[in-house]
Amino acid sequence: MTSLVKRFPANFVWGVATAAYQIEGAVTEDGRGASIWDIFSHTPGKILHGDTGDIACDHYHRMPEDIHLMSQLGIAHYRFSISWPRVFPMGYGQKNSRGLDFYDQLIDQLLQENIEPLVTLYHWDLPQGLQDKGGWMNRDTAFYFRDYAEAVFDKLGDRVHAWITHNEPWVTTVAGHVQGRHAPGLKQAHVARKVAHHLLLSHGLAVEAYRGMGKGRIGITLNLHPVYPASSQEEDLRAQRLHDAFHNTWFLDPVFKGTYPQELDEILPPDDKFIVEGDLNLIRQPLDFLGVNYYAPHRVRWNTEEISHTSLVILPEEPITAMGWPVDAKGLTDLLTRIHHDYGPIPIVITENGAAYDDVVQDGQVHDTSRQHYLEMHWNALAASLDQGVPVEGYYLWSFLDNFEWALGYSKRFGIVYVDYPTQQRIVKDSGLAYSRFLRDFQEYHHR
Ligand code: IFM
Repeated sequence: MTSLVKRFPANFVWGVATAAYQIEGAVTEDGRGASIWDIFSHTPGKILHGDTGDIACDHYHRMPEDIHLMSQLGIAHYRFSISWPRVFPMGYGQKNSRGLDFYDQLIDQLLQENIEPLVTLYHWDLPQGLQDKGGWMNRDTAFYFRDYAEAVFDKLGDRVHAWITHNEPWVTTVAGHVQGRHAPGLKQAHVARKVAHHLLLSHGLAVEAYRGMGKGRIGITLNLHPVYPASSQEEDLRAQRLHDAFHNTWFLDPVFKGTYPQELDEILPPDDKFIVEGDLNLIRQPLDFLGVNYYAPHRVRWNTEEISHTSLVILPEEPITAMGWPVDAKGLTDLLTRIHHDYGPIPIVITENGAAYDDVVQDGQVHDTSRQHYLEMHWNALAASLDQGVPVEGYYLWSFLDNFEWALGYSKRFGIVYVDYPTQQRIVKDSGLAYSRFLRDFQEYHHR
């Protein structure tokens, strides 16, 4: 490991990530309103085994111990998200100061333990009160998001100096409004472009508000994939082009260039009725960093039965995680060099990377060697990206704790800390111990 730590600059940021609905529980406490995920997870048939986020990791009540464990592992940076319906129970109107108090205490706790916060404003838990008004299909939601962001900046901005507006707006758009496998559970491809645009508009409005209020750094997190064709046949090359537009440039282009990719018109009927003059300028405001969530590459073949006209191909020899996602660390280097080439110069932060495996507890330990390998390969791939001149500044491992994996409930474990849900006991997995050793080596090498 010592040879690996040398390949990162001394100011490289190493952390862990979580999200509110996936860990907090306490869904009716201290004035929190319902989110679309409360409604969706309580709708029969939507979540595997009928799981919900009602209790999750009970982090809302166990926050000080969880943060202390983080600090014991030598983790000095933490990315978490704020639950909008804790702050505005309806999404708009009356603010709930008790909801903000939880985050106020969380930040104080982090700072006491010498952990630097990176705060995501939206990780999918839209207040149901806004969904009742049309959710992200309604332009007003973007402006309510700005109001919410301002309230959060105002309360926490004295101690939080790094912000993310949205986590993976592609997932909100497609999984939530086209495929229906995420809240709000709609299957309406014709609204996808509008939803994406309103999400991006809300990002722009929040960035603009922050520039007037705060002096820290702000960015957006996108889930991105390098896209490879399954063969060199003409139609698979076309699949590669369209898939890239659907998964990557649909969000990268407006954020960095103020345009939508033309290839999108080959997938979703052209529609710009919802774009108001000035929107794209708001959306492409300069950012301080781009957050990248990377898990796996996409190898694609032409398939007109799919909305993207493409389907994913897994090679028989490829190792896969419990999610069925191929393990390919070189994909991370390919992705980062491409982003740097096409959209740079923009500092990049890996805001999520990690893997689900079917962990078992043996004599009070979890020997998750597959996850450990996955992580080490990706840290090497990150070092290779730095060698190639990509300005990567940080890495947040997904996830600190096992948690509610959305439609798959608690069946998939991404944590470096195992959560025994019936007792809420935490067990640091071998991967967590390995990350801790890696972080100590890094500290020793760079700051001795
Ligand atoms: O758990 C999710 C997270 O909420 C967003 N990015 C991907 C993770 C694993 O699926």
